[in-house]
Amino acid sequence: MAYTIAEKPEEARAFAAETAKDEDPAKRTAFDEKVAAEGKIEPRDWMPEKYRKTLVRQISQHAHSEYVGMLPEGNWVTRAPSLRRKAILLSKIQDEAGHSLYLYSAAETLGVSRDAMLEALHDGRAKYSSIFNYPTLTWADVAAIGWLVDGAAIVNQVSLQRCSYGPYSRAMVRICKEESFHQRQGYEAMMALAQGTPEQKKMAQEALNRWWWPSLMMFGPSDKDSPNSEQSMAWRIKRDSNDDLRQRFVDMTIPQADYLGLTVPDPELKLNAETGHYDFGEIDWDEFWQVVNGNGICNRERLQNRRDAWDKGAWVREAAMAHADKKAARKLAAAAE
Ligand code: FAQ
Repeated sequence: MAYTIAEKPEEARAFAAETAKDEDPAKRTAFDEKVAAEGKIEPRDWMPEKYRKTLVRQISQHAHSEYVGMLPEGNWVTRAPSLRRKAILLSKIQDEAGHSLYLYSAAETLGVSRDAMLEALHDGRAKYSSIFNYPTLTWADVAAIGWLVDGAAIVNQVSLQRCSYGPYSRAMVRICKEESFHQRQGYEAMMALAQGTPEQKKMAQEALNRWWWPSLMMFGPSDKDSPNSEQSMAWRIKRDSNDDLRQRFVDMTIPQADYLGLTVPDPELKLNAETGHYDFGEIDWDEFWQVVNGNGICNRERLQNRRDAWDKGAWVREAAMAHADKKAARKLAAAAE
């Protein structure tokens, strides 16, 4: 983050040294002007090294989130309550795999390899969204993920469609279309439960209780504690602040909960007539940082699952490489004839 010297002298000097490393005033001006004019920065354009690194960090974490995000729902594929629900869930999970592939590809345009990104995930250096470290205890949790988690993801990603980096911004357009469908299917599944038997309605309420606060945490620390926001907003990587997006999500979701006849688990939640927004209670930031730092309920299980999938898939990667080598050799031989 671009701290001022007065605030944090060491960080400010380190940041200035890093950005100055490859500084070329003319290129820097052209970059700044393009960003200011809402132009898109493309992979072959000059960009400050810190801009590139920030994007690699955010896009790869986003890709990891989609990739790890398949696990909580995957837990319910064999137990979905009907064939229709199972087919929907399978295709949703498949979409999440696709999202992670678009995002890994977008990050690769910045000169980082997919293997390096996955290695960082597997050895715990790279983060992924805190939300996927919570368990899915009942079918209603799967419905709540579609409604709340995809709902929160859309609010964040609609904003990222206007990101200054072209490949990320374009990936967001496609992902948002698919996430909208995910959100609606989640809400519809939640409605079926909320309008079902008293036991089903209770399940829906309990899932809302479990997923509400973790969903609010998806938007990241509050603005005053977000070290990356200032610079990312200045470069138009992020277009809205963490708190603004969180507020947008709350305002959008409360009427949906009311319609379902469910109660959001926050005694301080109240429509503020002056601002027109909902005021809400304080997030448990201690829980948030515990989960981000690897100590949530499912962190270890999720990472182990991803590592195992990587190890078990080694033969597929080897076979694909051997096949590609054979094809290339055949092509070379044909060209030499
Ligand atoms: N979890 O300074 P900031 C989905 C980290 S996709 C874990 O505010 P920034 C689809 C942050 O990385 C969900 N870590 O950081 C789906 C940073 O650490 P670092 C994923 C978090 O980047 C649905 C530190 O805290 N979406 O759900 C979290 O400016 C259903 C300080 O934070 C995205 O990734 C967190 N919640 O803002 C799939 C969207 N929050 O790297 C399956 C793209 C913060 O400095 C089923 N990302 N941290 O060590 C973003 O918009 C931003 O990266 C934020 C964080 C807003 C998440």
